[in-house]
Amino acid sequence: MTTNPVYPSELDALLAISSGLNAEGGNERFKQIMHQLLSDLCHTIKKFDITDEEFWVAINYLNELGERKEAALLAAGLGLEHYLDMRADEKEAAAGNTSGTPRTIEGPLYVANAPLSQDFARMDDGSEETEAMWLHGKVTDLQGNPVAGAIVDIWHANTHGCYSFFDPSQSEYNLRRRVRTAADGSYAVRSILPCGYGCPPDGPTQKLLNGLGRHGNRPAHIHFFVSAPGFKHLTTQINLNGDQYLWDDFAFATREELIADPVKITDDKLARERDIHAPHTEVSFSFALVKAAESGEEERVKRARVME
Ligand code: MBD
Ligand code: FE
Repeated sequence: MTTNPVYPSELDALLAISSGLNAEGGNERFKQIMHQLLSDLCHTIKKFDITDEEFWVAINYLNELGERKEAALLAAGLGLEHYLDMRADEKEAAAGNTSGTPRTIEGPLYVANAPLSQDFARMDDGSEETEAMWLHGKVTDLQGNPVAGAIVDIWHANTHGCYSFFDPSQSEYNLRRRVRTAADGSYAVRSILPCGYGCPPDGPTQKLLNGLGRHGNRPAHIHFFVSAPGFKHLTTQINLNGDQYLWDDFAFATREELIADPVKITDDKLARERDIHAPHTEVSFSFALVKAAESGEEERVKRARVME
């Protein structure tokens, strides 16, 4: 490559030309971002005197990540998805809006268009004989007024920490439901008590975490999208208190305000009313939604999702 005198060094010329800075077409913002990323990468290669062998291990790792479809899992594990939350929180705080149920990451395991029902749903297919969970609460506005007709989209893992669709041994939409809230803003589901998640032990995400001396576990949790016309979409999760990983989540999603205390129900009458007929665990959690200022805020962030 010939060096161009307008660039202070051969590397500067390489980075500028490879990022298309002097090319006609393409997207200006994309060029600037690629230029920064390539520059940071080259400086890292130089700083650590990265060997050719190390470089090709890293390139091959990208292929492994894609082959196993774990890029979004790694983004969660490296704290990058949580960093997006930190930035969204910071922007809201700067605008003076800090109220409502806090957000936390969506994670990589959502499947769109789960069965929708009114007021109540049973989420599990009955295939796992394990402790039932009665999960219920209300959707309100910031003044505590009920939000009727809100959609509470819920997904969680089974007792092995696995999610339907990604775990082909489970039935379609097992442990995934959408419930439309009642006139008093309430929702209720019957499901099974989930266990915490662990990254696939033979996958590229866990391989990288091993190199960092980190584990790939999440505490038992339940995911929610909560939406209603006129309100900001909420992406959040709750953690079940008492889990060993509660404050050691590899994906950094735990928040003080999002911890629910599971309550053991041994009252036969209550169990019968719920058609459970056995001791079970009750989890209550309510959501306070913030009014939307712009219509775009009512929708979840655009992202490639299964079945969407
Ligand atoms: C999960 O269940 C999850 O919620 C996240 C964020 C990452 C991996 C598995
Ligand atoms: Fe999850």
